[in-house]
Amino acid sequence: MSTIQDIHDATVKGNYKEIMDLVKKAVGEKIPLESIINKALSKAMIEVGDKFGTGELYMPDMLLSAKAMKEAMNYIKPLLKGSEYVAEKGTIVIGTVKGDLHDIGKNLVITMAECQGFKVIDLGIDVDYGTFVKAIKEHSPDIVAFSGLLTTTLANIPDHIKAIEDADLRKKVVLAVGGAPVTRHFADMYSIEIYAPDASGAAKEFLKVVGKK
Ligand code: B12
Repeated sequence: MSTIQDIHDATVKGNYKEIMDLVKKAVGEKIPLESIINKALSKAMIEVGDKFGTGELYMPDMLLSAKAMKEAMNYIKPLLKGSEYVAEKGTIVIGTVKGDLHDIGKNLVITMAECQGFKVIDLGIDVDYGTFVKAIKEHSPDIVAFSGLLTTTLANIPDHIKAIEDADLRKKVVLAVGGAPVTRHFADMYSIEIYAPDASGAAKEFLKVVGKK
């Protein structure tokens, strides 16, 4: 079996103790970092999400897989710095919307965006309206991204946008939204430019904004 497959399987199984050695092995075998991320780690997380959806895996399994991916990325990220793959492409401010504590998906989006060369300012979870506004003023991002997993708190999106409009910042940024219950239709309702159903899709859309793809 290939090392890529081993990393994939270890991620699906949430084997966070084994993952570091496997990633080191892959790097030693000169497997491109991009392949480790896309063909092993991200692919595995998509599979984990699907298995969770069908009831084959439970929440603790998913948390272990996320931990495994995080461990692997902790090793990979410093190696990515300065490589061709990550010439700085733009800045993204991202946060989970007010009232929502979910961050696994947001963190995956961050990882994928960073791997594509974006500087990402992570505002964390349960982010207040004013915190987004303050971060836009401070960091002048190209993109402001909202993550939301709860239908109840996604209802706060219009208020997030209004706060940005009231600060006269709406025209200065491209907005993005995502999270399990979010759809393209939802994004369109609030004239949010970017929607993607997953982290790789998000990174692809972010690249389009800065004209790199
Ligand atoms: C893990 C989990 C939790 C964990 C969160 C841990 C953490 N650190 O995030 C804990 C246990 C804390 C939790 C709490 C709660 N949860 Co919860 N949780 C989940 C669960 C099982 C998985 C979510 C997840 O991580 N998915 C995996 C990631 C990889 O997927 P994702 O988040 O969708 O992200 C991907 C895409 O959506 C996209 N994406 C994400 N963000 C963004 C942003 C942008 C800009 C873009 C472009 C794309 C993008 O890319 C990501 C990667 O591919 C879901 C079930 C589900 N099917 O979603 C319920 C779920 C979201 N939770 C739910 C509920 C109800 C709750 C609680 C209210 C439970 C309670 N009664 O206390 C609390 C809410 C607390 C709060 N105020 O937020 C409901 C929400 C129902 C709804 N539609 O509103 C769900 C759907 C479960 C269910 N079927 O009832 N939860």
